[in-house]
Amino acid sequence: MKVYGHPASTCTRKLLCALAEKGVDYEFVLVDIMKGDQKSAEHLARHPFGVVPVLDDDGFVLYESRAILRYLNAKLGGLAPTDAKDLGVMEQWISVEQSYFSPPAMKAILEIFFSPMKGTTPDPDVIAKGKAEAAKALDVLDRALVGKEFLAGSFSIAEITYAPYFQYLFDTGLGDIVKERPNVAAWWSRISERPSWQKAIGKAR
Ligand SMILES: N[C@@H](CCC(=O)N[C@@H](CS)C(=O)NCC(=O)O)C(=O)O
Repeated sequence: MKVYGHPASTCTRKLLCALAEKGVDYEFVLVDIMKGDQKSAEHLARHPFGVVPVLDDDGFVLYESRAILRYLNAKLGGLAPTDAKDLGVMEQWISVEQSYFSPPAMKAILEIFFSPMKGTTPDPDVIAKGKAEAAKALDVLDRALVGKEFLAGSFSIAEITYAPYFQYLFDTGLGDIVKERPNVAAWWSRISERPSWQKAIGKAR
C-alpha cells in the first residue's frame, strides 16, 4: 500500500495509526502541503479536491480519510465492532467528531498554528470560541465514557478519528479542555499511549 500524505496532517495521521494497528507495511509518499504540492496536477489526478491523504492499494485509489479507514477495516478487519449496535455507536461518535468536535477545535488550533507564519498574533476571541464549541462535544463524550474504556466496546475507528485533533490541542497548548474532563482525559491517555498512535506521530517505529 502507498499513503500519499504529510506527516503533520491530521487526516494522514489517522491512516498511519490504522495501518500501524494492523501491522501493515506501506510506502509513504510525501505530498508537501506546506509547499502547495497538494494542488499539483499530479496530485489532483489522485485527489480532485487537492488535499491529503490518498491511499493507493495496488492500483485501487481512495481518498477521504474516514472512507479510507472504513475501507481498511473492510479489508483487514479489527478496526470496528461487528455487533450491529456497537457498530452504530461507533458511527455515531465518528459523526459527532466530524460534525461538532473537530471543526471548532481546528479553528482554535489553526489560529495558533498559522498566526506566526502569517506574522500575526493569534486572535484570542477565535481561540476562545473554537475551544468553547469543541468543549461542548467533549462534555457529551465525557458523560458517554463513564465506566468505559473505549467508545464502542473496544478500540476502533472512532478513537482514531479523534486522536489527531486531541494531539494538536495539546501541541498548541489547548489541552486544558481535555484535562478538565476526567473520563475524556483517561480515554485520551489510553489512545495516545498506544504504539500505533506513537508511530503515527513519528515518536515510535
Ligand atoms: N475531508 C478530508 C480532509 C482532508 C484535509 O483537509 N487535508 C488537509 C491536511 S489534514 C490538507 O490536505 N490541507 C491542505 C489544503 O487544504 O490545501 C479527509 O478526511 O481526508
